Amino acid sequence: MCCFFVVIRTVSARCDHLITSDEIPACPIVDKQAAKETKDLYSRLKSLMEKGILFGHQDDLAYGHDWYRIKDKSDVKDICGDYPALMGWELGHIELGSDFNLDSVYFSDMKQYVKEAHKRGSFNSFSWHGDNIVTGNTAWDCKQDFVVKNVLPGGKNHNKYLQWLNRLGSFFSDLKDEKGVAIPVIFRMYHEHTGNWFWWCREQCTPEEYKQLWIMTVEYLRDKKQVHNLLYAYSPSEVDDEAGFLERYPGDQYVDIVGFDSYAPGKEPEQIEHYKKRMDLNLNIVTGYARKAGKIPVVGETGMESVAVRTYFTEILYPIISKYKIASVLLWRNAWEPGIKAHHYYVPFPGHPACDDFREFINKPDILMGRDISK
Ligand code: BMA
Repeated sequence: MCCFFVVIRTVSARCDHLITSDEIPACPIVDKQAAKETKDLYSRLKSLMEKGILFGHQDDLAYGHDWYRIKDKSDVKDICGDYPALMGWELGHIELGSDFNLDSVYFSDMKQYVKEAHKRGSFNSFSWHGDNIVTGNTAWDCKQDFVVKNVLPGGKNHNKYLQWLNRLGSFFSDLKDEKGVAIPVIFRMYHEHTGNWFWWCREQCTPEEYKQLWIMTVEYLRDKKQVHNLLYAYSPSEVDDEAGFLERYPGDQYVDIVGFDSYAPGKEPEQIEHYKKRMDLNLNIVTGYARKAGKIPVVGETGMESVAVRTYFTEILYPIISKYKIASVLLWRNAWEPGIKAHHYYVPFPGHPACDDFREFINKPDILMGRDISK
């Protein structure tokens, strides 16, 4: 924790109501040697919170419902005439040295998309569903409870895991603009760890092991690999209270951005009620902690698969998120895979019944798109 912040925290613990401006203290970021551009990214995210919430979409430029790899295309732009302010990207299989990720996006294309988005003044955030190093299966192979232990120092696959981190770090270091200057991005790693579906989740490792995995990754990328264009985002799946949020939290000195992932489980009224309650509760926890600890709060991932309720955006999502001061909300991907994943999309596409509602949501003054933040 930074010294400046200690003062604020003491004050805020005693008299929260006196902190009227909701301001996040100017806490140094995780990487003390961060490039100037990375520090600027943090400041910009922070100051844009005064203006509204950045709208984000996963893989927006790479593909969409029923299309793949068409230059300048975007399902969001096709409906609203503009690109999202935040682009989400996925790094799964970078660790294997593969040319493309687990959703068939070429890493070389991804670098280009990141560059284009950055040039427009938009933000880029990365998730990483790295494989299970023990079994060689996907990140979702979570039958063992020793994979994390296995990659920590002293573990059987520690050295191999460092090679994986090395490939990951090389990718980040290679994100450069036209002048060769590093493009600062957000790394939302080992997310949804309070769930039980990835090898780094709650039933798969102890809180201490999770924290060590996080710290080892930061220290490898930042100190060994000298990657200085990253902000680190912590994003569990929904939790019940602040204690649950912090159970596996690696510490304020290892986190820049705090958030959570939460999805509507279905379109039935009770499922929607459940989602609203969970979103509200988690927004409360995350924004409360962010204020105390000097972090930037976000919704790491959310959505309703197939946008199954036509008014999802204006009547369900917007009323909840607009109550809070958060930097961004990221909607998950519109899968391109024909047949098998035709129902797997989280924003509408031309012809979808939710288009008008989505447009209305995007046009709200506090929902920020690319044009609202262009430099
Ligand atoms: C999941 C699904 C998968 C995808 C993975 C990584 O939530 O969308 O189809 O492969 O994310 O992007």
